[in-house]
Amino acid sequence: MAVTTTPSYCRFCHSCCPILVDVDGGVPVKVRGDRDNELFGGYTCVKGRQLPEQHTHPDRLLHSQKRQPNGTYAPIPVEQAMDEIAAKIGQVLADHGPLAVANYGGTYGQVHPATAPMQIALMNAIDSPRRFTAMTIDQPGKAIAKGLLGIWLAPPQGFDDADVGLIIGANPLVAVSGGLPNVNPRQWLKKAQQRGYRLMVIDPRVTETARKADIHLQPRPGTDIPLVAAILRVIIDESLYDHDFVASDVGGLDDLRRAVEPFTPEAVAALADVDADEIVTIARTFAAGPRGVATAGTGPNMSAAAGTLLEYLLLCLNTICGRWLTAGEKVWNPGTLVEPFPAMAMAFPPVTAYGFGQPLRVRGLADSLAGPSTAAVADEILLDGPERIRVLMSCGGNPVAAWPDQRKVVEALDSLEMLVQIDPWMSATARRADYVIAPKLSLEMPAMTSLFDMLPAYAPGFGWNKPHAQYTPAVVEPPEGSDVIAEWEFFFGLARRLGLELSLRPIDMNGPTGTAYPIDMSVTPDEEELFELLTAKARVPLETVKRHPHGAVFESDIHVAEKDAGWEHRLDVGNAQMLTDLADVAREMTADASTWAGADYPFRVISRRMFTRYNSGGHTLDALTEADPQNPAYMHPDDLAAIGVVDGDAVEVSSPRATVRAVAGVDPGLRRGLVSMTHAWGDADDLDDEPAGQAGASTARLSSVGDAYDRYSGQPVMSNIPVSVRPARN
Ligand SMILES: Nc1nc2c(c(=O)[nH]1)N[C@H]1C(S)=C(S)[C@@H](COP(=O)(O)OP(=O)(O)OC[C@H]3O[C@@H](n4cnc5c(=O)[nH]c(N)nc54)[C@H](O)[C@@H]3O)O[C@H]1N2
Ligand SMILES: Nc1nc2c(c(=O)[nH]1)N[C@H]1C(S)=C(S)[C@@H](COP(=O)(O)OP(=O)(O)OC[C@H]3O[C@@H](n4cnc5c(=O)[nH]c(N)nc54)[C@H](O)[C@@H]3O)O[C@H]1N2
Ligand code: SF4
Ligand SMILES: [Mo]
Repeated sequence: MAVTTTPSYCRFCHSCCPILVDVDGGVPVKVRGDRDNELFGGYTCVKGRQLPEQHTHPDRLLHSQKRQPNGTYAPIPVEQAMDEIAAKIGQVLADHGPLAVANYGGTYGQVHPATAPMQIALMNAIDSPRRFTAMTIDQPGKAIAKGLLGIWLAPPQGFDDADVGLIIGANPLVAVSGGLPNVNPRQWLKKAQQRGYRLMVIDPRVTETARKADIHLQPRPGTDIPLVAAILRVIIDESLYDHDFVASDVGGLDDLRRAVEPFTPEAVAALADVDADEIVTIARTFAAGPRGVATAGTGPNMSAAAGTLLEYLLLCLNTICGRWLTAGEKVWNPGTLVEPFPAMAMAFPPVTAYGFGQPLRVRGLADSLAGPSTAAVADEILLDGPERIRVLMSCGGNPVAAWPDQRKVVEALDSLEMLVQIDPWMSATARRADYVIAPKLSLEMPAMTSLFDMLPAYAPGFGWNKPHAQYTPAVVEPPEGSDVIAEWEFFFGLARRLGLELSLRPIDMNGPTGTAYPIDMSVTPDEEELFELLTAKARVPLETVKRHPHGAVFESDIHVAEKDAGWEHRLDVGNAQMLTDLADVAREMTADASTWAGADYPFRVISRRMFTRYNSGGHTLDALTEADPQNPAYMHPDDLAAIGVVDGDAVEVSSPRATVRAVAGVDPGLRRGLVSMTHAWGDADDLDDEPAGQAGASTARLSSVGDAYDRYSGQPVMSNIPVSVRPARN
């Protein structure tokens, strides 16, 4: 049969690279980059090129599964699964009320643009605030800090006219995430550096990105808050900040200056074990700009139990250096399939950013601008009482592999009345679920890039460098004889069975405040009509986007408007709570390295990402597992020698919480005293009996949710965990 080729876009990660899919006899056989898309220029990565294998893999679930009394799984028609799940939810709601029913949206909850909106509509209809996402175990400080600073009603400066970039603990050349545009970042960086762009990276490891940087600072992990405070101190002291912007739109500079006083470059250099002059150089280079933003990634957000303070100080840095678009400037990416960014040169005043809504029963937490704490879900399941979570619906995430404190998570999931996992494989979480719902995969569903329009508003240094948009039809039908369902259709099906009325909101920048429109519950909605509803406020109509099957850049002539007359509000760089927290950091600052490396746990495990995996995604695909069969514990060669281990040896990595096994890897570019491992590998069922390193363990087992955590988001320390490392015993 003839091979046909259809343009689409990749949904293995959030970058949405335009692709061409070869289909033979209804089966996807090959994916390659689409050179007809100018912005991406044919870029794809090794993960995206495995989409055909992902769709046709023998391990893929083609039927939903129900756990049997003996612990095995048997196929169940999805309609029957929905009947049973809805009946159970109905009963739990009647007996215990809405707090007993929780949902979790993970990484792949974003693959289809209607999934998250439908999931939220269902939670709205049952009136449950128990809506958890991966955001609170990622970089939740970003959303919360924005609320504390106040929101500049125009985007931060963009990528293409940046003179400098400061990336703290992110590795966009591998992660294709924050710091560089999510568009062929290697090529973008090369061109930018040719025109004079200067990249600065702060990372304890010589990462792929650090290797390309003009300046690389290699500090101890967990010292980013003092480092940013020192950078701020230099900039304020040397009067290098943007005086005009600060005079017109910023408040609290004097308080900020007083708060950063203890963070002299010398004191911080001793703490972080770097050169004080380099801190000063970074401060001066960043301030000189004149354009370009500072961005933090997951590393520093997970390394110090204070992601909110870190992100707040970074916003302060971008703010006093005037790195927001001002009146008259062109909005580089106003969004396409969403309502455009407001684009006014004025500050919306700070809002309540945490501690509101339904209180959680642990650690004094409640809701926040990043949502309620996912790290608290296990406690909320295990703690008895009328507010206990009894049902969890998890979509596109993998709690067992990715949530911190794996042992507690496993205990909690096993004590639920019902765990529903939507997953194309029997993942670590699926293997503990009562029902595993088999979803359609990306190439079997239409999609549009609407959700990714939000990235420039998420934080400075995120998103595409241009207003790109793409719509794709379904490229193939699901495999013959399969019984798979789109995630949104599953949530709709539950709602219908529960007799609920759902309302959907067009995707806009106003989040939960926008108007929601009721949908007809008598029939399953037409997918295209859902898309129309979701894009009702779009700057570029969906129809227009559809006329560009290879995706396109939809430039706008939106320029930032002047501030409203008489508008008095300012961005607040002197938030009292944040500066009190900073004073605590100053008090704890000690330059004594011997207290840094404890005797029992002399090393620290830090996080990293692997090019051939997407969190726990990709572990079944041959090309990816062949390229990276293990999750190595990378260490400096001198550290390996000191513990009597060579490359490839099996080791045990123990934190106060647990032990994982791994294979030693050599990384001469890593700071001494560190173990660099990626997350979300392996399973929970104890690998301790398996030959060391065979499956590759999850670092989630090493962390603990209750010891050190961000007070506002609840995010525990997930990187920079004290450990010991020794040769494995078998
Ligand atoms: N290939 C691939 N791409 C991915 C993912 C994946 O799993 N694989 N995951 C996706 C997801 S969910 C996300 S959120 C993004 C994340 O994207 P990034 O935030 O860029 O993630 P990482 O590549 O892990 O980079 C974190 C860096 O922080 C450094 N680090 C660790 N501790 C510290 C510290 O205390 N201070 C400093 N300054 N640095 C530190 C690490 O050495 C590492 O280089 O990536 C996305 N992209
Ligand atoms: N120690 C440590 N822990 C971490 C991190 C770290 O750096 N270090 N990173 C954190 C971060 S940034 C994040 S975002 C979280 C991620 O946390 P999660 O989102 O909970 O974890 P993932 O592994 O991304 O889960 C993806 C799941 O979706 C399934 N899946 C794949 N394709 C599809 C699909 O098309 N449809 C559906 N429905 N499911 C699909 C996969 O099989 C997998 O089970 O982990 C966090 N945990
Ligand atoms: S970076 Fe790779 S996985 Fe992500 S969208 Fe592009 S091709 Fe797909
Ligand atoms: Mo993430």
